[in-house]
Amino acid sequence: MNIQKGKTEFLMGIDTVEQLQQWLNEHTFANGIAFIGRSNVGKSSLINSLFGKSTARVSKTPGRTRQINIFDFVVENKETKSLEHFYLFDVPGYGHAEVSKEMARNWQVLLDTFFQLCSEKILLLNIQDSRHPLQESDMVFHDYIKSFDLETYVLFNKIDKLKTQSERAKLKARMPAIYNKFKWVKQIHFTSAEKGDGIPEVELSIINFVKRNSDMKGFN
Ligand SMILES: Nc1nc2c(ncn2[C@@H]2O[C@H](COP(=O)(O)OP(=O)(O)OP(=O)(O)O)[C@@H](O)[C@H]2O)c(=O)[nH]1
Ligand SMILES: [Mg+2]
Repeated sequence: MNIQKGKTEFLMGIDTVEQLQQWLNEHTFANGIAFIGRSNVGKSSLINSLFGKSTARVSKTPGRTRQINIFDFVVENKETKSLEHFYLFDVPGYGHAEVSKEMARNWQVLLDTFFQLCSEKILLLNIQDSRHPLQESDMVFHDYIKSFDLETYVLFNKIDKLKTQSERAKLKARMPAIYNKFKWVKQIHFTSAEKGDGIPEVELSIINFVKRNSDMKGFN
């Protein structure tokens, strides 16, 4: 099975609670995945690596994704030739230093609404920066998200930026603490959206998750 890159379609960008409530109420059993993480950790870049080159907008300016962007993506079962559609959510980051208080508040309300109303068939991919694991905002987010009981995987991205031996050793030394903190997390991956490391493994994990919740005949 594989994600059909290039077949991912942007459906809509949501920036108000009312719009989000309406969408989630109309899609109670939406099956799919959500990318969430601090600004600039590479959510949009990872989405582009996994779902096709220009699915999500990539930016050098943190905080660029100001909406919950919803996409439709297609997984193909090569043997049976069956195709199935799933939802992909690119969710605004948390822990923005640069934005105004009001914007941060609006984001929080959107996040609360998303997690309270979203379907249980949504896999949460929390993206973090492998150079700065266990940042305070990430830990606060984890305490917050734990209570919603969604299946969650953590992706440490930008591993290509750990260029020196000592940088890599530093991450390795923190591994026990990372695994300990994230005991409740089902999977931990190390990725580079830029170089492609870890991407096939994440793709497989996504497919395994969505197909578990799929009830289409011949798809499992
Ligand atoms: N070296 C390297 N750079 C990366 C990687 N992933 C993303 N970047 C760069 O990091 C910057 C931010 O990437 P985005 O994908 O826009 O980050 P984002 O998390 O979507 O950011 P927001 O939309 O602001 O929340 C861009 O300049 C990317 O090119 C990676 O794995 N390695
Ligand atoms: Mg983005």
